[in-house]
Amino acid sequence: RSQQGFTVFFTGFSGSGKSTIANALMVKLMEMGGRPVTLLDGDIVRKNLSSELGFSKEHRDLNIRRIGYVASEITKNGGIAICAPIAPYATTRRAVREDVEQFGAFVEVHVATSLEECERRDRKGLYKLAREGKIKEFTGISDPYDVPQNPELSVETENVEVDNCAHQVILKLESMGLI
Ligand code: GGZ
Repeated sequence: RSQQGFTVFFTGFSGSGKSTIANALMVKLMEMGGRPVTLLDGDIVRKNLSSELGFSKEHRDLNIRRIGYVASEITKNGGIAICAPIAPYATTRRAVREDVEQFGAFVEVHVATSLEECERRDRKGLYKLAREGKIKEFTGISDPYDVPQNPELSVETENVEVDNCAHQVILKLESMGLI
């Protein structure tokens, strides 16, 4: 049973810390050895798998369904998939959960760093551009984000270090009997 594949699916605002936590988690899981770990990070997927897509609801949904398909294949083959897109729509997250759960566990992790904090950090300057109207349909500013209602875990990077967040995911995976 411990050889079952699974998917860890991070969701949260741009700049919430999804990628950094996902990377820290990947390192921890790789150090444990055993199953191969595949990271499907938001911007890497957008560059390699979804390069023709924009940020309309239709395009975001297509992007997330592609990520979900790859994650479900990895899960089916006994691997570990770590996904880190914004994934703003609850119905789309639900659809991906159903895809993955045919083959293994789906662990949804809400990176619940507040919009205020993400905008205050503005690591890439995108929130400023969104406020100025230079980027349209920006999640949290001019586009919706459905807050997860029943994630397996919720973490945040305002008061908690990234490594601690990744450790909380590890503890959750242990409590679920996945590692
Ligand atoms: C949200 C956008 C947008 C708009 C460009 N809205 O901080 P980043 O830069 O690296 O993360 C964001 C990334 C979001 O891509 P995802 O594939 O994760 O989104 S979704 O799950 O909704 O498909 C941000 C950048 O792309 N970006 N324009 N309008 N984020």
